[in-house]
Amino acid sequence: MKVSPAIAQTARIAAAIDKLASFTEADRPYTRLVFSPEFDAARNWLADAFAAAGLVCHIDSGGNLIGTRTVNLERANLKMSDEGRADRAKVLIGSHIDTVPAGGRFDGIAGVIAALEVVHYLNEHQIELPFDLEIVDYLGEELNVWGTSCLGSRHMAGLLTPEILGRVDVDGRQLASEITRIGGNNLGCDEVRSDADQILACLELHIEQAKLLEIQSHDIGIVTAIPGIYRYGISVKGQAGHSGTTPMDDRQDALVAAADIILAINGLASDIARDENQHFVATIGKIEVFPNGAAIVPGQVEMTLDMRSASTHSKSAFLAAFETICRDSAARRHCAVDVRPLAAADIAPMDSGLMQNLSDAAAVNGLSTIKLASGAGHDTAHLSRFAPAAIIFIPCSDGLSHCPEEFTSNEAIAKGAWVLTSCVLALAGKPLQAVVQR
Ligand code: HGY
Ligand code: MN
Ligand code: MN
Repeated sequence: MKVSPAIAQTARIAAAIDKLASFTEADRPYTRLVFSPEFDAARNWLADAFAAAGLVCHIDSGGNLIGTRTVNLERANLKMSDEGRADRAKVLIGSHIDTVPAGGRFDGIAGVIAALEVVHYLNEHQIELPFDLEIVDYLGEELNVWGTSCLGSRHMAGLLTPEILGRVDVDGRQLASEITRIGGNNLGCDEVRSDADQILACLELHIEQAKLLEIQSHDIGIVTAIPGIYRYGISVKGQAGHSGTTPMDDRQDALVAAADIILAINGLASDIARDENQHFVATIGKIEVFPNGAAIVPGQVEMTLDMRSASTHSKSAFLAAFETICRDSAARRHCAVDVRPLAAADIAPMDSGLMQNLSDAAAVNGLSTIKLASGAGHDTAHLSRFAPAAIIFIPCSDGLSHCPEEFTSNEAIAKGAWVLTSCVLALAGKPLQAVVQR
């Protein structure tokens, strides 16, 4: 029985989503941390899927998995340049397949699967493009034990410093060695991709990870900007002591000092978000207590601050007040508080021309859109440092993400893939056209 292309497409998407979801720590679905055995297995599967779609696969120096649909110079009527390298442009479409611990099945993954759907459409319709199309799984988009997210896209943008690459985790694994182990070589980690001037566009599809599209029943979000993301390590050092014998007025309790800081940060961020009436958040989501014994006054706390801001003004206001918060808590609790920057990514406005392309591509496929700012960080923020870049959102159920309940439909992914496909065809100079496969 012949099925409609749309049903065949959503079935193919569903199969890919389910297969990738199977690469998880068994007792903590869905967990596929970068460089883990689950990640390696998923990468191998993805490389096979890329190859099956006719893509030529390689791992670049930053550990990104790239499947290239190379332009056919003759059929595209292009010439070889003098140095024997086809002087042709490139378009990148990608996202990430690594997850947070106990994360979801769609964060990043939907974007890689949608990118592959673009290739399937081009193959099924024997369409030649006048540029190389690179389908990318960007390495390590999620925050990792080395304290830096977006490893692969930062590498492409020349933002992975030797200091970051030299970091070692608690098990002694050095980041540079892990990148080498999976096929990278870290060369050019602090230089922008050498062919950046040939990149026409970097595109990404991602679940919204918030509720707007679902509440307002829009198919596609056209992202205007990705917020600045700033992460700091906070060390609080007091004095461990016997919980039974240390008087309450003679303690240097690092956890109480940390609690002061956590509550004050929450109040400050809430005030800034309300007063500035724009996206501003600050979170302490990771904390370790030492020695962490029920009968011991905590002597030390290590925690990580994740701050996101849609404006430099809000960021500066927060950091000034944050310094005072730490100093006051240290004095009140007789502890030492040290703060060190871990990672920074400034606000990334999206390319207005590509935003328009994507809006037109959604409209021609009969899909409704809304422009919105992203609350989450994405690889596209770093790609925008060296090439025109844009990202579209698809709805996700109840805005849930970074948890197993994360959900979007195969149909929503297919619709997003139609938008990417129509946009790529427009970039290739073809008339704006629907690729709807109802
Ligand atoms: O943290 C983020 O915003 C993204 O999910 N890595
Ligand atoms: Mn993501
Ligand atoms: Mn994420």
